[in-house]
Amino acid sequence: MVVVFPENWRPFSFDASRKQELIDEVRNLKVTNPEVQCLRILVHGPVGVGKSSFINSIESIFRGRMAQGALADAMSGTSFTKKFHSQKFRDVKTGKFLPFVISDIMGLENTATAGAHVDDLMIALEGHLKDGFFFNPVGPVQKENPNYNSCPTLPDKVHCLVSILPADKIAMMENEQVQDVICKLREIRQKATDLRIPQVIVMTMVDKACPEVQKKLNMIYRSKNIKRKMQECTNKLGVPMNCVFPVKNYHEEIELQNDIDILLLSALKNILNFANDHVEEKANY
Ligand SMILES: Nc1nc2c(ncn2[C@@H]2O[C@H](COP(=O)(O)OP(=O)(O)O)[C@@H](O)[C@H]2O)c(=O)[nH]1
Ligand SMILES: [Mg+2]
Repeated sequence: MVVVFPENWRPFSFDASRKQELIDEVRNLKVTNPEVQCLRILVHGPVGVGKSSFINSIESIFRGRMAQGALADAMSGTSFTKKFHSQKFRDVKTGKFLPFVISDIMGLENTATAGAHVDDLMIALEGHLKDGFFFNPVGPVQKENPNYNSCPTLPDKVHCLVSILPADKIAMMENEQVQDVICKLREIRQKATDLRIPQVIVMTMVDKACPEVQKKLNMIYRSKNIKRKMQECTNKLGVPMNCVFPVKNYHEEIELQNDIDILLLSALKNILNFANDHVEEKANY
């Protein structure tokens, strides 16, 4: 059975020079609304799908070496701690922070707290959570918490919502428990749509979903498996195909690799452009 297309179905280049071009595009990004200094990206999704690894992988690319800021932080709390944290990214070339942060609400994916997930995410989307906000694991968000921002302005709000889904398990996401997760993801997506926040899907674990891609990552846009998995993602969440970005996160490697970086950077560049479009649109109101 032929498992690959003869050509890329999505035009894409893995040329050696591409990584530098993409890094420069991200590095030179100018937020077009002067009110906003830093674009805010919120990642969410079921447990174990690669959210922390995605953030760590981006950090690694800009540090020029493996890094695990998001993971280290995620493990530092007690088991029921849910803390809001925005990861900054230092650019090894300039020594400065890049003009974006990525947040991941730690611990929210636990089934015990799943009920709180949707409300907490909605509040995060609207920019009510300052860094270091601790959730009460059982009750509603405490508005008297010093890290609760009761009057968020555009710079505090989320500018792009990223749903992370795993390529290898997306087809299995039919059983009841997972169906529940998908319903929640859809509910959050609807809220983001109401707020006109752009949304993308980052599809991780592509190496586990296709043996050809596991052998050579640059086969990604020739793989029939991967295309099918991406279509399943769009069907599940209703995000269009051109907003689905397949990536492989760093998980076992100890050195950076061009092909891994190019896919991640391409996803990041698009996410940042959508976020920038959003803050620009808000400036015109
Ligand atoms: N093969 C593979 N494993 C991955 C990938 N992304 C993450 N992982 C692994 O999947 C597990 C869960 O990842 P993690 O980032 O902790 O997921 P989170 O719970 O969503 O934050 C870890 O063991 C990672 O090393 C990927 O793209 N491919
Ligand atoms: Mg995590």
